[in-house]
Amino acid sequence: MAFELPELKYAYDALEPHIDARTMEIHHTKHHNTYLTNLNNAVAGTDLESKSIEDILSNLSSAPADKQGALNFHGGGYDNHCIFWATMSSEGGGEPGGALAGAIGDFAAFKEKFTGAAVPLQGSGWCWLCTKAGSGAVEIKAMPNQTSVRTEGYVPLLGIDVWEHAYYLNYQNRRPDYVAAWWNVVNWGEVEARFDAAK
Ligand code: MN3
Repeated sequence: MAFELPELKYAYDALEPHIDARTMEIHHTKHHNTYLTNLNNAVAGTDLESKSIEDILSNLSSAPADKQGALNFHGGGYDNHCIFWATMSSEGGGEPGGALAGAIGDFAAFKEKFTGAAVPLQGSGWCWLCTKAGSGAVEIKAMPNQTSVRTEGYVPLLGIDVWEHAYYLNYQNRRPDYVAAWWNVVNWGEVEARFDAAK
């Protein structure tokens, strides 16, 4: 069964003024859709067609050697963006609660450390809050391009896309402003649920 583009649970303009509607629409219907198309092309005709994206990325080294590069990039891109949309909300912002709050500890210090990993990331990539399943602990990881933290044994909880396509229309070169604004749309309830499911 082919992978599909997820519907957003909010309108393209719902995250304004932090993320503008035009950026959201292009990001979802063009960028994400291209990763999806190339992922489906990569798995077509192989036994990967019956596997979940989590399974494929977590076991990338067992995929056919000539598919691994495409799966890492387009499969990672497909999965990363699915998580990105799900962990943002027009009702977002604030601070986490529940077990996640305990794992994160001092929120101001965490926010500063995460921002400090996302803003200077060279070229294109993502910054993630992630966990190792069953550990109950969280880590911050900056990843290049579309490489998923799943390829290193982590479960992604929350990620910010710092490719220029994620912010250039509204913020141009001002990545720090985009990252600062993104905190206002983080859907902590969803991130907490992902952590609870993994711990
Ligand atoms: Mn993107």
